[in-house]
Amino acid sequence: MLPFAISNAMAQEKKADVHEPAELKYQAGGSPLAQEEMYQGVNPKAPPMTKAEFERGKQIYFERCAGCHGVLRKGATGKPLTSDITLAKGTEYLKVFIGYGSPAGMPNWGTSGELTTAEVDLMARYIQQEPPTPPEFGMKEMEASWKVIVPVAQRPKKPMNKYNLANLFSVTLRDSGEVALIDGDSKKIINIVKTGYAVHISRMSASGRYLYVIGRDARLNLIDLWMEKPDNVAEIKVGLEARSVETSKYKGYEDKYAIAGSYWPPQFVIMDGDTLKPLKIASTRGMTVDPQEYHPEPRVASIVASHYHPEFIVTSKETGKINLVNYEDLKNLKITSIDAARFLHDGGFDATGRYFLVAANASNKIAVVDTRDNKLTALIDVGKTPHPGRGANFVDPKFGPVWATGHLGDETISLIGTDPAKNRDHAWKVVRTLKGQGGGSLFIKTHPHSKNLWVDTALNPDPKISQSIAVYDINNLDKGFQVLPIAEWAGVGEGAKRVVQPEYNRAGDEVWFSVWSAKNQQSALVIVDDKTRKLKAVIKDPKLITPTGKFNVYNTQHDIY
Ligand code: DHE
Repeated sequence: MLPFAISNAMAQEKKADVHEPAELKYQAGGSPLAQEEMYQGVNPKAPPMTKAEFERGKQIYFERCAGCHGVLRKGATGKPLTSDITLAKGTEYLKVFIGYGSPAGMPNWGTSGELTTAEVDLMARYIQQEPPTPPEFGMKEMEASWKVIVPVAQRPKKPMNKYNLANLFSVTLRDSGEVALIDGDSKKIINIVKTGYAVHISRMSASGRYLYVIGRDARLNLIDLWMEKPDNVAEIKVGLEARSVETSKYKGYEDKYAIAGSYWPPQFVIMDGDTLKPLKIASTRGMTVDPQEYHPEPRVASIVASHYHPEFIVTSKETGKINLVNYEDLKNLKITSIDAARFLHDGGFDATGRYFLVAANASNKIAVVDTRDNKLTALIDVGKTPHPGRGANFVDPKFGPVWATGHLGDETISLIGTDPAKNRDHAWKVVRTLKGQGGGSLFIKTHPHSKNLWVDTALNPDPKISQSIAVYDINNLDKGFQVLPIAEWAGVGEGAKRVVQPEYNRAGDEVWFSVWSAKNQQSALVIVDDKTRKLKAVIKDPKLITPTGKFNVYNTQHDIY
């Protein structure tokens, strides 16, 4: 349907270039902004472009380039491409750069066959034009998009189904814009619920009743798990492009508020938890932590809910700021702004729920915030391009409690000490570095009841590595890892079969993996017995289209990872 459907998964299956770092393809994912109307400014110094050429250039830019270079081309993890810079380089230079890529990390769009010679020429001319600006999205637009499908008064007063809701999984069906709700006990699909386009993550309300799902197109869906057949009860569009959603978890505010963060416009919105009525919008535009310069589009990355204060912890990618947003008084909004490091992405709490650890991915650092004392605790150097998901908490036999992250850019796994009270010497230091299967790791997971640490390598260019999982014995980390051929166990046909995002069930005795292939191929979920590391079940269904993230209700509700 939409050109944005040329998803990461599909793109990854086209002519894989083994020399291309995994993280580039990952960040060069398409943006729904490609569909937005934007004004074509005319700069007399730029090479001429027809309206049709400009539209095509804009579409390619938002599908391939905006993720790294930014919507307004001010630069993010990729270099700035504002017209003062690109006009000075000229068309011929830019054509070589786009066609062949650069050792600094620019993909070789031409020689890899992803763009034709004519498209390379078009893009060289397009990036010399003034960058078009997508529209803003304020209260008026949010209210116009807001729908309460089932009013609160008409919703169940108690659970109307017999499912063990604590063990329900919400599974992202990335390219079909849906989530599959799967009963973790019977492994049966309960419902396939329509959500936003290229749906991204699911989060739970504090009580475990409401499930929130955000799409890349910034559509937020609210699903009531108490219904006989859990389904949408409200929805809203919070912007034009988004990735994150969270709910209030502080005592007295359970299920009261939801928050969603947008990539465009760069802002977050606080809503009523049970209706999604938008209440308060705040912008993230402002100064970077270093150098202190204005940034016009700091995308909202991960958001978590504090257990110590009525606050949301909102990370701002391009400014490198972590904002503690107090939701006690929305009219007099108090925000504590903490300077961390640039290009904040994903992260999670330590085992106590007091410290939030988040990757500043392009700075190769993990930032630690003390959510009780509202201060930056540490900035820790780790491997290349950390990507923890929410990370993994366990007790290292030698160093005490640790939180771990894998990396997109190298094969290491960094274990960081998290216990300043009893293990002070090890706190906020990398106490151990494990060697994994390779780079391209996206997610790492364990569970308080488990002795296993699971590390995926979903974006590694070698299919043997991307289609399997490494598992470590937490009590014997020096022994190295065992490799399990998860994709082979799935028994699906041709495809990328990337093994992505381990997620535990409620009891902590099963680990679920997605085996992720393109939209027109078969994918599956593979469930492994945690104790024996043997195959327990495979869920295959034509409706399971491009499954990626999986969110167990209880573990998501209680920040267990
Ligand atoms: Fe994600 C979390 C952004 C591509 C699967 N992803 C996140 C978060 C952000 C983010 C900011 C943290 C949200 C939070 O905690 O509040 N992701 C981005 C991107 O900008 C990026 C790089 C490119 C894009 O175009 O979107 C991107 N992400 C992907 C994928 O290609 C993945 C692998 C497959 C998919 O479904 O799209 C993917 N991202 C995930 C998952 C999580 C996530 C499964 C949640 C992990 C968790 O355990 O909480």
